[in-house]
Amino acid sequence: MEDKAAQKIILSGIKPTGQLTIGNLIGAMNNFVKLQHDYDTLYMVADLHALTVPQEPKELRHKTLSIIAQYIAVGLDPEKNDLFIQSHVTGHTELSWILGCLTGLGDLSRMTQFKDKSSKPGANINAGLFTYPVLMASDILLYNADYVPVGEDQKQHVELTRDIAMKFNFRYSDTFTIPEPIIPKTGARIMDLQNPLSKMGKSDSGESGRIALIDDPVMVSKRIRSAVTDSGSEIIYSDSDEKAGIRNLLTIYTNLTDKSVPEIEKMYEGRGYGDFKKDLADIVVEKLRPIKEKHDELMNNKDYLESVLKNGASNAQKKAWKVLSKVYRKVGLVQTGR
Ligand code: ATP
Ligand code: LTN
Repeated sequence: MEDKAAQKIILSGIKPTGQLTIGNLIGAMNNFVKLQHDYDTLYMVADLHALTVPQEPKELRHKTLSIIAQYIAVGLDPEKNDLFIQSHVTGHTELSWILGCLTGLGDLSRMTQFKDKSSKPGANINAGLFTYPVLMASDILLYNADYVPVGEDQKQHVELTRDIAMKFNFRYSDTFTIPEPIIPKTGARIMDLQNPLSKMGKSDSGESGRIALIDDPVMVSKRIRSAVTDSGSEIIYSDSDEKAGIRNLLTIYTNLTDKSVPEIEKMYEGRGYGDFKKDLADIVVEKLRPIKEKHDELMNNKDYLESVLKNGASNAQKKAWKVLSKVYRKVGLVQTGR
């Protein structure tokens, strides 16, 4: 393997706002796993980002550890990746302050995620929800990441990160790498099973619209079999809104198997939605079974998880401090060495 120092840097994160879904797996985590072999990879749980919506403290702690366990369960090797919790590394929030002073209110108001989340009935529109993308920019720029594997919904935040980095570099001289998103060609936006025109979200979708990686297999099967489809019967991939349900199921199918969409269409020619959904339910159940087993085993070994987290945070902290001290110097903060 190439020398780590010469490798390009990858950073991504997931916030512990609920149980990880097959949307998170297909849109982001599958790429995390693929990229771990050839890059210097940092994957964190964005616990500070989760605080932008009210969280029950005990549950937040549990979900945060559970995501680390699921990172390992889907195949991220703690020896190859820095797996850590965002709040364990000082620098994320500090850099966020500095970058916030370079970010326009107008830019933040244009962010689709903010508009979506703040327009929900009864939404808690706090300052953190608004400045969320600045903290995300800090997560990325703090490590001078070259690439950021994310689902389609996060593309706009990575674009804002690029703008902020360019602004900083222009004002204070070259400091930050300009990061690029890595977005899967298919499966970058898995849709809600009950409402296939909106994204499957771990906190936004209702229970029957999403599938969690650690859901009970009977429940998983039931949810796939009762996914909303149209009144037709042909299993074909079409861009029309009417076919959104079947298109989403085909996308899930192709991403969890080695079969292309045309191959799947051919396999189900002349067969109905029932057969197709039953097979897909089995595929999803079998894909998730080992993930849930490994997750449950790891959650019973908290000492091991803590050792992974200590190691991950310690590696990440060293990298973060190098960049942060450079930033402090460049913007004119007095340094006496700490
Ligand atoms: P929430 O519902 O609380 O906003 P979320 O499920 O959207 O959460 P995030 O923590 O925001 O999850 O996302 C983690 C990663 O998974 C991001 O890269 C995001 O783009 C990706 N992702 C989330 N949902 C989907 C989806 N339905 N399809 C594809 N990728 C997704
Ligand atoms: N904002 C992301 C989660 C996230 C993230 C990051 C993703 C927080 N920090 C850094 C990539 C890089 C989300 O809502 N999915």
